Amino acid sequence: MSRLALINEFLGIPPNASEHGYQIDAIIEFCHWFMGALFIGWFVFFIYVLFRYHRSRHPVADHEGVTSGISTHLEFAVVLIEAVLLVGFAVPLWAKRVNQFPETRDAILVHTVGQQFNWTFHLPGPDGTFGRRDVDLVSNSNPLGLDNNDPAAKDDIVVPGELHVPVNRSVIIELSSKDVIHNFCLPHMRIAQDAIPGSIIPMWFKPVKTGTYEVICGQLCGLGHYSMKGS
Ligand SMILES: [Cu+2]
Repeated sequence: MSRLALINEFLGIPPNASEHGYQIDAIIEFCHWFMGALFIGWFVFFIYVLFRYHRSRHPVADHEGVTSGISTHLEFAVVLIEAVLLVGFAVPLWAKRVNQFPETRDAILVHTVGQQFNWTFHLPGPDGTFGRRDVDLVSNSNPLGLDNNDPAAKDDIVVPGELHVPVNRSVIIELSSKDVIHNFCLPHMRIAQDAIPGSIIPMWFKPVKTGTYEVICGQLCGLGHYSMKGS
């Protein structure tokens, strides 16, 4: 087991199954080491202060306080490391995810729609063209309002709760919602994105390991939120 996998296990993060996931894991790992160092550092300092400034050694309070600038320097160093983490690592990684999409012709395109309380996936079928959808056609048996009179819709696949994609090929999801704000979250693929009614938001991932992985809703969206799961 690699070091990252070991740390994931320890933190309760499911194993990574996507191409970019190790980068996310590396940042999470670094943050935890950094927080661990801060925790131990402050704890040692706290214990030191308890003894160093004990009442028996300082019966009279000193109203001057600390005069050396060491604590200011220490705090500045912590702020600096956090700024480097955010600006140097987290923001560029995020920017890469949202700006550098794979070529559409090499990728699988899936329309994903959230609703209380499940996900529906719409795939274009062998013709590669999505059939027309119309809000007026939405019913219990036609959750996305697919227009069956449209020739492009004939071979379309609309499935609730279950998405099948090939391994080692990029998947582009175009995400939307029918009612409230949901969050399309694939923990094993290290991606999550809010699904906002009225917007179509693209996201992408590339699975590199075969298996059955959980799809969850990452946004508290109502009473049945807990059951808004798929695979
Ligand atoms: Cu939801």
